[in-house]
Amino acid sequence: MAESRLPPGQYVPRGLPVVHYGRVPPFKPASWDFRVFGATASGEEHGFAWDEFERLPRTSVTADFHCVTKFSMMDLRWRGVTPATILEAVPPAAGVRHVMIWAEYGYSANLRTSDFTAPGTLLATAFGDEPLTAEHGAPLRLIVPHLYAWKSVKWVRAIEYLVDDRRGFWEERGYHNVADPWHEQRYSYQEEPGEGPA
Ligand SMILES: Nc1nc2c(c(=O)[nH]1)N[C@H]1C(S)=C(S)[C@@H](COP(=O)(O)O)O[C@H]1N2
Ligand SMILES: [Mo]
Repeated sequence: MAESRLPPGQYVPRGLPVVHYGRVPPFKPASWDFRVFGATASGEEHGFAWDEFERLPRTSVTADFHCVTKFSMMDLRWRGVTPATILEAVPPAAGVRHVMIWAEYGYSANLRTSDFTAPGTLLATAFGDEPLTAEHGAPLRLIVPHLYAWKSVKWVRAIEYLVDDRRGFWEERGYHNVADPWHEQRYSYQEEPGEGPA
């Protein structure tokens, strides 16, 4: 059964790998904020302090997770805030079609708004029944189960609304702008017209 759920070229390892570029940032609740900026409907940036973010409603998602280095993890359960909650709290301008997710230390990943609002995409604060651990992205990470996992940004600090698409950290370094594992969209040379920024 699990096999039919495995995208092409992927395998399921033992254990739960930890994968990231650079260091694990410390979480300091007093100075932590979550910013929404760029093409907002009001033209203003909006910031959430940690206690404000904690008051947003929670949802659970169970989903598989596919890393471009070819491991997949099945049936991971996350709890967190839906992108719809953020888009409602801070509406984007009419022309917004993409978002950039920003993490600590400048890591970023771009997404189409359709991927950001897809069922399963979640701003997670908990894994299973426990708060996220530092190495898995505490206090806040994005989960985009239907795209390669570099889009599932750990240590999220901001979302930028984009009218025109821009490449994030790995998308600038040769990885596919869309990153659909079912179509093995691993590398930027595979991009078809319209899949990358103009
Ligand atoms: N901020 C940040 N988020 C990141 C990364 C990173 O380097 N920095 N790596 C990505 C990659 S390539 C993968 S496979 C997943 C791994 O998540 P995990 O360590 O929780 O298994 O995190 C993603 N999110
Ligand atoms: Mo990855």
